[in-house]
Amino acid sequence: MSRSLIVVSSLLAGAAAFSVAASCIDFGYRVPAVPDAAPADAAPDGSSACVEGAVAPSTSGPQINLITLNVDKAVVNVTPGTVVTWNNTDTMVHTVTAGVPGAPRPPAQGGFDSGDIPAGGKWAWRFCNARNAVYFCKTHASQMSGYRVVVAP
Ligand SMILES: [Cu+2]
Repeated sequence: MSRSLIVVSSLLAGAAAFSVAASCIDFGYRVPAVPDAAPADAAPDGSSACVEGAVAPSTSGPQINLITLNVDKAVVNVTPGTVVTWNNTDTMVHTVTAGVPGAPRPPAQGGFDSGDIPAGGKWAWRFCNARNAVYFCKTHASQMSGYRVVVAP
């Protein structure tokens, strides 16, 4: 009786070990060669009148086009207060999500996430805090990552 229990529990332990190992398989996410560099993304500090966050799309600030599995400007340099607008000119849904695949940057750490931007849709964000804001697309994480908005005075 106790021997068969040991056999069963050994089998269960083996299955558990296998499933843990399977969950650690590297699916090949491309880690950008230039990750968040100093100064790191920072939470809004409330020290200026600029309010960082999602705003109505603008035609006056920098425009970044979401194209087939890419963006047309991988790095955009802006000054604090600038509204950056992403235009999805593609036929696929894309997102503009702060951080890197597998590690999106949360809002409390200066992160942002457009959610799904449909084909023909637009999304805009006002950048206030100086930083190197790395972002990726959640729906095409293995192809679309390592893009940056560099915010500096
Ligand atoms: Cu995408």
